[in-house]
Amino acid sequence: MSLAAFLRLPLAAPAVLTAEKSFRKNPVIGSERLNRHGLHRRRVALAAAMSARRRAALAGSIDPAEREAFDRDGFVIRRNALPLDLLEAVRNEIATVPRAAWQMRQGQTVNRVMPLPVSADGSAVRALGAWVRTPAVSDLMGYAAGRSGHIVTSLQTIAVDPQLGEADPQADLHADTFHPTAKFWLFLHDVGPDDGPFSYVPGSHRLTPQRLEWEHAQAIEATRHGDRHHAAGSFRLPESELSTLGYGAVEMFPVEANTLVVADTYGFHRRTPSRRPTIRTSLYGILRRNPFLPWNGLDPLNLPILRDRTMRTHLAMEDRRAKAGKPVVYHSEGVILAETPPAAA
Ligand SMILES: O=C(O)CCC(=O)C(=O)O
Ligand SMILES: [Fe+2]
Repeated sequence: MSLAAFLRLPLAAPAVLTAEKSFRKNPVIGSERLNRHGLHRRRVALAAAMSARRRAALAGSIDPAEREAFDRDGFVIRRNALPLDLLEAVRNEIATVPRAAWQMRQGQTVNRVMPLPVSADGSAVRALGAWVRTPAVSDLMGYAAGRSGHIVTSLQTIAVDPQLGEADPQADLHADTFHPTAKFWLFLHDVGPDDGPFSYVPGSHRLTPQRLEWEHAQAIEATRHGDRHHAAGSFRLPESELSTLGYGAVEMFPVEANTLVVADTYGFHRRTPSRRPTIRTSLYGILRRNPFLPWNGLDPLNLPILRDRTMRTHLAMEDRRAKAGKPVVYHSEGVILAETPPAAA
């Protein structure tokens, strides 16, 4: 596809120049013919180039050692991330104070989210929102995402019971989408090797010629792919193909409590499968923006009246959809403790 042809496409299909990732949902993005002509390849390459420019503009505000680690690996691991008194207060609070929770079940895994309080209520959990907005967290997330902006933040509990269902789709090695994007986990308790830790393929955030060819080949087949997450634009990579893409092995990250993990989830990652029931609680954040706009920041969702409400508003919309009998991702679970086991919830 010529550059001119590519640049004309958004007139017919505006989604081409957005973060829309689903081959299945969007007939232009999923078009086999256009993808054979290089539509996906162009989107991936342009998003990567624009992300690199935005990262360069942010580089000066990132701790040099963390920047070096990120550039090399695609993730940063920061120990002792929260002040200890805040960590203790948050741990006590989540163990004793029930909160409104929403859940999604994926096979044997329950993914529970609890939005942070909207107004200053003196809680420790509320203070986490302010911590996420400190430059040491928000700038690093912006750098990892390739574009700074609003970080959708909540408490997250991952509760796995291998007896309760099919395999966890997040335990398959995957990239979340076609462009740089960031997630963070601030783990509130130790996560041992058998507790379902996060895993990542170091260096797989970089767009190499092999990766671009692989992306191109996947895009052509995507709508026919048997895995619905793959068809939805979150490409799965069999572990046996890591070496053909020039990558090393997947690395697992058991962590101590109070460790912050920030990753570009364009790189290949997964949740390590649990062989016994496990529960993992973290503060969790997502930063994903349109990769085709040249500027950092200037995110309307970061306005003070909106920023604490994004997760809540999203979940309220889910509740309305559920009430109307429409499909939802997250179901309301009422008011419960963060670490309630899935069977009891
Ligand atoms: O929870 C994890 O360790 C990783 C899950 C995942 O793939 C994601 O949140 O994108
Ligand atoms: Fe993921």
